[in-house]
Amino acid sequence: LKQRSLVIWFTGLSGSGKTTLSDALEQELYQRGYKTYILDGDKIRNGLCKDLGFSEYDRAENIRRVGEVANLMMDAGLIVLSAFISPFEADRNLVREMIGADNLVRVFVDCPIEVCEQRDVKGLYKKARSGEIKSFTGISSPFEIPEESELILKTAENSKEELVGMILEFILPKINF
Ligand code: GGZ
Repeated sequence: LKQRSLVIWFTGLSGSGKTTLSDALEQELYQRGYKTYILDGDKIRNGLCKDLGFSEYDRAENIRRVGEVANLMMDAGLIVLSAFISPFEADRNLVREMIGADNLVRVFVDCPIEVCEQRDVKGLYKKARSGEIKSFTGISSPFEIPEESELILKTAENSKEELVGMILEFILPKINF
């Protein structure tokens, strides 16, 4: 199978569903024979970006590095799935310049903060509310709503299966040679 490379860039709050959707999408792509790689906070912030925290500067540097890595992986022919909060429009736009608009699919994982906070899978919102975690996105650090996205996925309203189906429908025509 010949594949065209692509970067699928998920952006959204902590707990919005970026990791869940990218994992499910990767499975679907794998079953169809595509070669993929997921970049996400767990892998990157423990390694390449170990030195970075959550200040505005550190987040910008985090996203810049991830953008560069995504670009290299794209050159290697992969379909790259990136799942970072990436809260700032300027950083997301820089990534778009690095990757090139034609090779990038911007996916806004749109979920009300109330729902993310209710899920609170890792208990981080609770800690952010109590002040134990400072500069937490959506509570004490901004999330800038993307001005433009190829896809807006409402994870509080649609099932994972429906949303992955929507992404596939959008990207399959782009990755078939
Ligand atoms: C936001 C934080 C913070 C603060 C730790 N603010 O839900 P998670 O746990 O697994 O995903 C979040 C992850 C965010 O890292 P990113 O690299 O995606 O952020 S950014 O794009 O802004 O650079 C969350 C955890 O790290 N986490 N502290 N203060 N999220």
